[in-house]
Amino acid sequence: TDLPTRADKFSFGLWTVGWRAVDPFGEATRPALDPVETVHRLAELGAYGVTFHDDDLIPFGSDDAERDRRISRFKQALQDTGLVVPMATTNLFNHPVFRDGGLTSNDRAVRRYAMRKVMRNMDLAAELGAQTYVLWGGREGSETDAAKDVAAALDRYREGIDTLAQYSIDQGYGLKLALEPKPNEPRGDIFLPTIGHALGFISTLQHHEIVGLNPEVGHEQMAGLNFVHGIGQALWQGKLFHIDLNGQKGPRYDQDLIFGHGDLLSAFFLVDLLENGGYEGPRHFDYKPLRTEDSEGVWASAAANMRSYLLLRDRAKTFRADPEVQDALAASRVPELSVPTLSPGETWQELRADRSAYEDFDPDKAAERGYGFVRLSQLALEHAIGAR
Ligand code: GLT
Ligand code: MN
Ligand code: MN
Ligand code: MN
Repeated sequence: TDLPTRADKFSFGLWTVGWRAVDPFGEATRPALDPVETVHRLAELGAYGVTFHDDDLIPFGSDDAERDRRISRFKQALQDTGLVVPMATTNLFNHPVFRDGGLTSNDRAVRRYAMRKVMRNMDLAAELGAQTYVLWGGREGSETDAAKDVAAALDRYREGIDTLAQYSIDQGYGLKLALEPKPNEPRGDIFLPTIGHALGFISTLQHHEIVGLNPEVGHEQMAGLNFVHGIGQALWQGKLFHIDLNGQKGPRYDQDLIFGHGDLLSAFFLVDLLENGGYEGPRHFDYKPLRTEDSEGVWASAAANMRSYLLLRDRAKTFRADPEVQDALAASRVPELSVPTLSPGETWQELRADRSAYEDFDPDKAAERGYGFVRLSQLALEHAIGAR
């Protein structure tokens, strides 16, 4: 397997490798990382992009001079390495002011402040050439159903997203907004908990055409859902604007493991889908280096994400190219699902008049034949683990 190159479009959030491993039970195990060093290390490892929250780059509460200084150092690092910023986002979850959320806080002044905080970082995102602006509403939600009028919260969520979309349009930023679903954590329950909820919400927006999704592997799996099916539908609806790749072992706390270190078979089918399903955006890793690791382990983990992806990409290629797989796909009638159920121009009247479809159709006979999915599944597994 080749080493990662810029053409592979791998990107990382500053907050991923920069995670100091503070968790609810323990303090940091690693020193803070300078974003400038991160940019250089990521570039050396073969990444093409870096992403950030406003507060990752400019600590909350910095004055304007400090802000400018941090931004110009970062810009210099980008220039020195050729790394790009394909996406940026806002921290609307860390400061206590957001204890009840940002865009859906019950406190109207907090909602207005949250919108301004997003707008301010959209200015920087556009200046740095980003195409996508992510909104993860980690604090948008509740622990008790007594606390929220859900319809009002969704009204405010819609008002917030529509206003921010209008801002991108009026300012000529060309930024598309990507909502990131998550079922829970840090809130007991988060609004727009899954890809499906978020797609439904987007269809109600005034500027729905520039709003899509940034789904994360682990977030759907926390909800017990099939991430590959979720991504399949997001692509089908033209809404896969960005993606957060990582690993998760079933429904439990958000693990943010290295890509491939959770459900490996699902990761294999995901890479197959991304590579063949028309997704051309960044392959963005949103993971956390294990708390056990030191700084060296952090960079090893960054490299591991990209290597996992590339290995699975190779495996997906051999899977698709294997004549036995093609034979098994045909035997399983997978290509037949792409044939429309009605003939060209056929109406329901003609279908109703077609005796072969019903009166002369023998369901018992049709039920006899198996689909051969076990053979297909085993072939996929063997390709995934390199046994073929
Ligand atoms: C936070 C969250 C991630 C989101 C980031 C974007 S922040 O780390 O857990 O899933 O993608 O706000
Ligand atoms: Mn996560
Ligand atoms: Mn996360
Ligand atoms: Mn994420």
